[in-house]
Amino acid sequence: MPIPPPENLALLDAFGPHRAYERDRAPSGSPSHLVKTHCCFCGQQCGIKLEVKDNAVVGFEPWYDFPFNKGKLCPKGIKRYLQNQHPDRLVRAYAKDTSAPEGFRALPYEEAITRVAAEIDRIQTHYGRDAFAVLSGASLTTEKTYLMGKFAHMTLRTANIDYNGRLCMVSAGAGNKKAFGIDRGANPWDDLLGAEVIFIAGANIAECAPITTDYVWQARERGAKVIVVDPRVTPLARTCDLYLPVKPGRDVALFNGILHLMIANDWLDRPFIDAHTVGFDALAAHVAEWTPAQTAEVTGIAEPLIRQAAALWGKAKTSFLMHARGIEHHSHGVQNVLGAINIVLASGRIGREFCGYATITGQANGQGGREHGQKCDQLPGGRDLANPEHRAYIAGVWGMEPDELPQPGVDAYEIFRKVERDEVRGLLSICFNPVVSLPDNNFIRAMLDKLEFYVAIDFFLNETARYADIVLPGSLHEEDEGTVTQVEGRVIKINKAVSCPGDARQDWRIIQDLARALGRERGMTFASPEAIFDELRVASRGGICDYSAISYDKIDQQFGVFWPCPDTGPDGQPTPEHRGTVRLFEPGSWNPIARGAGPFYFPDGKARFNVSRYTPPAEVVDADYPIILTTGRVVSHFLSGTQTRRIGPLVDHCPEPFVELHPRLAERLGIADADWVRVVSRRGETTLQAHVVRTIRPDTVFIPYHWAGRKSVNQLTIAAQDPISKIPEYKVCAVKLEKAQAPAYRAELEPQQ
Ligand SMILES: Nc1nc2c(c(=O)[nH]1)N[C@H]1C(S)=C(S)[C@@H](COP(=O)(O)OP(=O)(O)OC[C@H]3O[C@@H](n4cnc5c(=O)[nH]c(N)nc54)[C@H](O)[C@@H]3O)O[C@H]1N2
Ligand SMILES: Nc1nc2c(c(=O)[nH]1)N[C@H]1C(S)=C(S)[C@@H](COP(=O)(O)OP(=O)(O)OC[C@H]3O[C@@H](n4cnc5c(=O)[nH]c(N)nc54)[C@H](O)[C@@H]3O)O[C@H]1N2
Ligand code: SF4
Ligand SMILES: [Mo]
Repeated sequence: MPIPPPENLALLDAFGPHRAYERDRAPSGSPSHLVKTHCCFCGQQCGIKLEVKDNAVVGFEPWYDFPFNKGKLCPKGIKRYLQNQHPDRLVRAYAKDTSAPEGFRALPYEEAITRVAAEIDRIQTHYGRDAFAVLSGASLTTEKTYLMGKFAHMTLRTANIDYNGRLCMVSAGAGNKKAFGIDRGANPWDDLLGAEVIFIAGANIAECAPITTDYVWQARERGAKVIVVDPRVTPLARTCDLYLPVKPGRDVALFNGILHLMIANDWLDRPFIDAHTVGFDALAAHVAEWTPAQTAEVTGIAEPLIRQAAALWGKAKTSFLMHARGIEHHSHGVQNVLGAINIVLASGRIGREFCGYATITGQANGQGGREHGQKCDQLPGGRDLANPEHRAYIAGVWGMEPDELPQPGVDAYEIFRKVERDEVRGLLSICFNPVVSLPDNNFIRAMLDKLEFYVAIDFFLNETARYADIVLPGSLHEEDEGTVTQVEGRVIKINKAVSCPGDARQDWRIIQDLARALGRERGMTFASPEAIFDELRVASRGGICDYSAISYDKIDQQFGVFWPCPDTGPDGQPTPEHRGTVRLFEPGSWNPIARGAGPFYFPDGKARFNVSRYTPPAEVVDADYPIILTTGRVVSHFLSGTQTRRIGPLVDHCPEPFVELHPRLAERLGIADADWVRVVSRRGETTLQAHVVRTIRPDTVFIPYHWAGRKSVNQLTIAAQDPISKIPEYKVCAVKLEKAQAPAYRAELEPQQ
């Protein structure tokens, strides 16, 4: 039985829909100056110039010189400036007050800080240090993510910190580490331009990485063939050369099937495999069973298409394979990623011009946010919290004993399970909206209710922050500076355009204010983001993610610096002029793990083939729940929607969630386009309007996840997780559909704008 929504859901819905903000209400007039910076949304990190007037961002101009996007922007980048003067912007601290009409009352910032510190102290004293948990985010600058890791591990000494990249990048990260020993996109995007074949698996790049589409189109004009694997005919798939309509959750079978045909036809780079890899024979034995017939049976893709894909991929001279969450958001996401990497390694097409592999990062700092210590098992520089040498190095940088560092903690979802078991009693979240973004979110609501104390730091009162005891007003992207690392591995600089309004503070100041109020300010007295970056450089030195020779000046001069960028060379000599590493794995390249033995980041310098095993999704369809639900994005909204649901033109573009279904399925269920449909899983239900489209498999329906409350698809999704990466299985669960009436709340809650 679906769990009924909790009592206070009505209240939550009553808060929304948000006041979507229109341009004509934004300050106008000619700007006094322009600030070169980057978009606040996705991991492409397009360069943009913000127009500033009277301490307000009033518009934008293209930044043509920035090499990645050369002035191009998608609709979200164009409209992001409308957040700056938004009437919902948090400019005060708030405390929960059930007698107040909106459930909160404002309080002085310092009083809020004191109260938070007192609660942290109380909970840690009563229940132990690990009873206070921290959830952080990968939209934050790298300086802030470093500070969050340090705050948890050194100031609070809690094991329980994790971040929202757990829902995003971790299957790719784990797969990359297993195969290459390093977790970074291997190539600059210019390598797409000369690729003969571009293989795109589980990535709706036209909507989610729009600037990448431009690279793919340029490549296609030069003759590239494009293969797309997706259960939906995405906008890019409509123009591709070969479209493979995979049944959700079965990609690893496809990759194994392709490798089977590569072996059968000797479309392999034997010299590369022999010189630069280990593990091929075991994998070859494993894929022997993945005949075209068996692959077709499991993936739902017709055998001739599988053969065509294998031939195109197998015979290419140059190629680029990219994937995103479509293959990663699975309870076997890491196996899917390993399957993809296996066909790249078998082709030998990596580490050279126009021969590339990448996972498309998601959040603004999806790359940098996973490198410097806010993951539950991680220390700065991509180091491991469980490794004694790594602990000793970081403890040295932080001026503490290695024994004082906690051991690895648990993933973001498990933190909520710990709340259920009374092992976590207090929570601080920054830059994360779990009530919308975590799967099976009725459980998350119940756990937020259960917490003894919860503090949220954000610039909008997001749906999770509505559960908070204290809300602290953090900083918008344009109110702070710092670095982020974009999809190619290029470290770039966000520049400050305006100062924080009212009592709002830059996030890093808030964290340091908390450390001070706790009486634990040691190591938490940085005067600027650059001072944090300078410590991060030292902390990353000698680690895999080595930033030691990167400086703000160098970033400015070079339009970004690709890491690794070490300040010490193979001979131990200083290399302060190091310009960064644009392409990974080039023959003859040096890295601190292989030390000249080979281009990959293992002691022998060789990449690993990993046996990539197919297992079905955690929940498969049956007579009661006969349809596959998959979830994802639309171009005009971003993640949990807190930001884009407040931007009028983006709301106009896509005002409501919908359920996408094929005409054959619609006909069977007696559903017509725009009808209301109740979609029910074992965990929850939602009622949305139907989009009947030919661009989806007939056994699958798709719902975008950017909405909250009763419109949230995460009421339905399953909290199954990959055993290695702990990523949730957002891309597959079982549902049933039935025609329904328009939900009553619709009429009451239509936008009043
Ligand atoms: N407009 C917009 N852009 C964004 C974001 C956003 O919210 N909005 N978010 C950013 C972030 S954080 C991320 S992580 C990225 C996500 O970028 P993407 O991963 O490209 O986006 P999704 O829509 O989550 O999923 C991609 C595709 O996977 C397909 N898919 C579903 N199941 C499967 C499967 O089993 N196999 C295969 N092969 N495909 C499958 C879906 O049909 C969908 O087209 O986008 C970033 N960019
Ligand atoms: N069903 C389903 N669920 C999914 C996915 C899916 O495909 N399907 N995708 C998953 C993925 S890939 C992701 S990345 C997650 C994202 O999930 P979340 O991280 O929960 O989503 P966001 O909307 O980014 O929430 C971030 C919050 O941080 C705030 N914020 C942004 N920048 C800053 C900052 O600089 N400082 C502060 N203080 N706050 C800031 C925003 O206002 C927002 O309230 O969702 C996951 N959930
Ligand atoms: S592609 Fe990404 S970074 Fe570029 S403008 Fe759009 S949301 Fe911003
Ligand atoms: Mo993401």
